[in-house]
Amino acid sequence: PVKQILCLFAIISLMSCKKQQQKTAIEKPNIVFIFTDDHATQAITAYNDRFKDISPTPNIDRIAKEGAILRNAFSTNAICGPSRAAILTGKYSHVNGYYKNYRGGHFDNTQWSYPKALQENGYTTALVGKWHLASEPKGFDYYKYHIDHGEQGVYWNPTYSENGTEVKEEGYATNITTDFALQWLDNKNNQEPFCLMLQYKAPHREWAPDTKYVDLFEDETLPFPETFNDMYEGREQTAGNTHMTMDYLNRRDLKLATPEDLDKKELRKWLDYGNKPRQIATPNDTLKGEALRRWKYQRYIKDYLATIRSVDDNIGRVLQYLKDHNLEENTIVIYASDQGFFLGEHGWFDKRWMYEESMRMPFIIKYPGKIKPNTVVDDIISNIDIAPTLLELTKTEIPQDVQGKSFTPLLMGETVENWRQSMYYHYYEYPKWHHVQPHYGIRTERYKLIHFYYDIDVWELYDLQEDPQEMNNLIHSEAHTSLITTLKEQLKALKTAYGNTMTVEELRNISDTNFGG
Ligand code: SGN
Ligand code: CA
Repeated sequence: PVKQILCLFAIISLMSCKKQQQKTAIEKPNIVFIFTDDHATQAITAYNDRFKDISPTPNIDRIAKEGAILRNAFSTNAICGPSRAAILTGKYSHVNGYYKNYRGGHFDNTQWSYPKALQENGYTTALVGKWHLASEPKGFDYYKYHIDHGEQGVYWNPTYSENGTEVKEEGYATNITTDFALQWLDNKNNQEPFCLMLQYKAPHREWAPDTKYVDLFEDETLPFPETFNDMYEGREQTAGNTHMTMDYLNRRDLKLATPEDLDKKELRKWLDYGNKPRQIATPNDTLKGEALRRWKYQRYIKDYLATIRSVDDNIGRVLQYLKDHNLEENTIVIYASDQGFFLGEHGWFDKRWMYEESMRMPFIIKYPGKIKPNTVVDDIISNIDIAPTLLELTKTEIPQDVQGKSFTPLLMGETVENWRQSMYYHYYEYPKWHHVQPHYGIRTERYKLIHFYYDIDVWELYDLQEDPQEMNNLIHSEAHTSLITTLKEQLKALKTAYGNTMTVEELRNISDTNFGG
């Protein structure tokens, strides 16, 4: 009988232990963090109705309807790797050490990051898709990330590093990256809450749609932005001096037929990207000047939106998976992108600038039962706030040296006294790619003050209320003299608070340094 009692005792304690584990799993929410590369808010219906009739984003919008949309979330350095590093660490580029893509080096993976913290707090974690930080991802029980093209990834038949092993896969990246993420969800450890980072290459350059969407907008003329014909008046040395106008879209971007005389370098670019030439006839013979420029924009925007169509479809698959597996209730779903993008505004593609279209990133989040449906947050949020927010939502300790602040209360509809009224921005990469002058600045709720340095010393001021398109540089306006002084002081205070007090000479050095990448 003693033996029987002991055995019974063992069974009971085993059961309660199991129950305990399930309870923990229930108490801590799961996270599915869906992240794209270069998805502008102008192309998301929940943010902007510019493309709402032709290219809706129903699944992304659904996340917003069921949860919260952040309308003023900003990247602190609007470029791929640096934004990712800021999100992982909750720290500015000058603290996490990852300033640039080009000659950017390796992200120091020995430093603290939020996936590591979640793992320590009992989470099972995975990264699937684009990583783009050169060093091995740390803090993940499983990873499978794009390695082609210095980790930029390709749209067709991509190669991934799966926990350190190179694997060549077949298919369209957005679809198969989703397959791999769902496979991980099927096979993961079910005793622990999970955090899945699903990071698409799409809709990054060269905006290659899936075969079934190649002709999606063929018969239409898509709307042009109001600032498409910006002449950069009063901004000649900055906005007027870039390599991101329609002229810089190349044959690959435009899906032009490969001419027979293509030189070796160009040809390699075609083949390298796994590009499927669409044999679109070159319009150069028939179109010139403004007509050619407009044709290029149409080609670009059609492919960009068609590429996003697959992103939205696949998000639909993920949401359906969560529903089918009874995971909807206790899973936080986030949709975000590393920065914004110019969709023809100021005549451009690409990002980098502290101007609105580029620095604003989409950030949409749902957490059933906790975040009320249709919540709108207009406060200023930056990408360094994401890590501490995720930590607070998962009841994980936030280290002292994290520079961002958790915006969890804002998501829950609370008003936070003393929430930041402005944010600090800094972009370093120069001259490649796209020749964007290094700059830093402050964005308040109404104004934006930018200092461009390196080989010029130029300031710009915008009144976003009067001039949301940032066409009218007020830096020489006498009526704004005292405002400029105040903003300069506030900017200095932010730089000091965040610990970036480098001189222009030292900053130049950051742009010039090859960090080894
Ligand atoms: C590539 C693109 C650029 C783009 C950078 C950075 N050129 O270099 O247009 O700005 O990536 O993008 S391409 O000819 O290779 O497509 S980022 O998303 O990694 O920051
Ligand atoms: Ca990007």
